[in-house]
Amino acid sequence: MKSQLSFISVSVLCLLSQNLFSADKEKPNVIFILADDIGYGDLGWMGAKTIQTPNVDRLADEGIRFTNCHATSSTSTPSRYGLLTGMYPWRRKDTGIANGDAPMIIHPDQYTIADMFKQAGYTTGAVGKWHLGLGGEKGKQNWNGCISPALNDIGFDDWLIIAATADRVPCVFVENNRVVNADPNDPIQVSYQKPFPGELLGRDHPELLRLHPSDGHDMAIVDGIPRIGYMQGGKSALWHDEDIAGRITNRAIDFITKNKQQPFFLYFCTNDIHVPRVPNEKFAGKSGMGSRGDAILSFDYTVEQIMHALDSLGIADNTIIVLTSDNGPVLDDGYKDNAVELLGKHKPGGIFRGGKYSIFEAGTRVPMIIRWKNSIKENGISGALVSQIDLMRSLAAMTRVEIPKEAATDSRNELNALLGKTEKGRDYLIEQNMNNTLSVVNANWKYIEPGKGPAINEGTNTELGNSPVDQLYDLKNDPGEKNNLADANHKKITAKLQKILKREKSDKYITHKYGLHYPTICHQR
Ligand code: NG6
Ligand code: CA
Repeated sequence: MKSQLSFISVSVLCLLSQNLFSADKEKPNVIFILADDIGYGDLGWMGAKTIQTPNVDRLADEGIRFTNCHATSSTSTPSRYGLLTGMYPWRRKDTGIANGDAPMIIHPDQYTIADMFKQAGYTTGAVGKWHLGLGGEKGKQNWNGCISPALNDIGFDDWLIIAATADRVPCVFVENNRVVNADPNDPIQVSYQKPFPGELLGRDHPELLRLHPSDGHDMAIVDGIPRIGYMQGGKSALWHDEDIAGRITNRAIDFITKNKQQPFFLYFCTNDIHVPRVPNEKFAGKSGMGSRGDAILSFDYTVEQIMHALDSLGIADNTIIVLTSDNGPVLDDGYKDNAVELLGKHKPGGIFRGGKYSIFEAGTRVPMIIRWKNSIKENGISGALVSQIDLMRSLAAMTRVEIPKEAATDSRNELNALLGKTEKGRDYLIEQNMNNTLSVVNANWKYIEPGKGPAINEGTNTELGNSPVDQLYDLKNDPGEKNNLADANHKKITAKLQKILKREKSDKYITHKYGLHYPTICHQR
């Protein structure tokens, strides 16, 4: 009897462990490491010679490098909207660069990639730069109490974020609906309309600044740095810019550690290398390329710390890491930080034209590495045409979650391409610049629609790619988009791509009501 029992328990155990094993394979942890403004040519593995990124390169060596991956847009808010919802941001009018008092742009009704992971049984977290608004109404966030709706309403269980960008107020961390270290005796006030009585501004007090603006960025002074927007109070909650990278990396590691025994999804967005670039003293002056280069070193160190945490917890190999950037590179983005003067031979956009804000390739063609040691080959290079917008349906296919039909309508299941099983990616994708000029890219060609915006973004000295006429580029033979062939003998190709764009633009934005609903719980601290 006894031996029979132990036989049964052994078989039950075997069955259980088989189940666990297959569940593991289908439910690896997933971490997105989303850099800010890191260009196609900024990382060692993409050809940068004057800057060293050994930890990112290690990730690339252990996974697949994608050479034809695209963000939907060449600025942050729309790009992140696309990534998290699987829908093109230009289908809506309110997805442009958000200020720190913007309402939440992804509606609680919308189904997000975090909802998808929750449905698959994952614990979900978001850490770092958010830039997709908070609260229900512009300028009405309760910075001194419970901020709602917020990330918990769109699928994130646990989060600590910078509301917008580090160059926009409020310069505080928000953690699970509340400002960290808020002091009721020193209430936080935020405005994008007018300064608060007695507030000293960057534009009037250069003597108080440790970093000076080159364009805009002349309002509230926080930590000796002038920002966009006005702010008063909250002294105990203000961040110190040198500490941002460490703070959010530690929070990401805490989330990973806490959830090491169950599948988790972590959306981890670095502040590096967005302006103001004020890297920690560990990196200050170390790149020889000024603070932009130092911020790349800081980003690389963040990757090292995350990998170290995963390795020491023994979960690195069953964790999918997707490392990418929200949009292309920019040098002078509004502060005098010598990014232009100290660039040397470095080419942030690699062989591509334009940069952040642009419809040319450097605006939206971004580095992407996927590492999943258990399941994908090492040292792979893939030229498959993929968009960040595809992560949603591809990972849903992996976790076997059925996404509501009306959600993520622009996302395609490209799992085989993302896991390196095929070089065949999308047939085409759409890109967007800061002026909402759109382009269509397929395996060989790129068509840019005529646009009314300026040719150059004066402040950053970036070619935006706007032109009153059609543009067609042969990306295979002319990746630098130098020769416009729209007028040459390529009328048919131009017409074909125009037709695709017209059809895509006629698809209306669908308001769907498929978000999962979670009650806001404002924990007292
Ligand atoms: C621009 C800011 C720039 C940056 C950008 C958003 C000025 C002159 N420029 O308006 O500094 O904050 O917005 O960047 O204010 S993004 O990567 O978050 O999209
Ligand atoms: Ca960005």
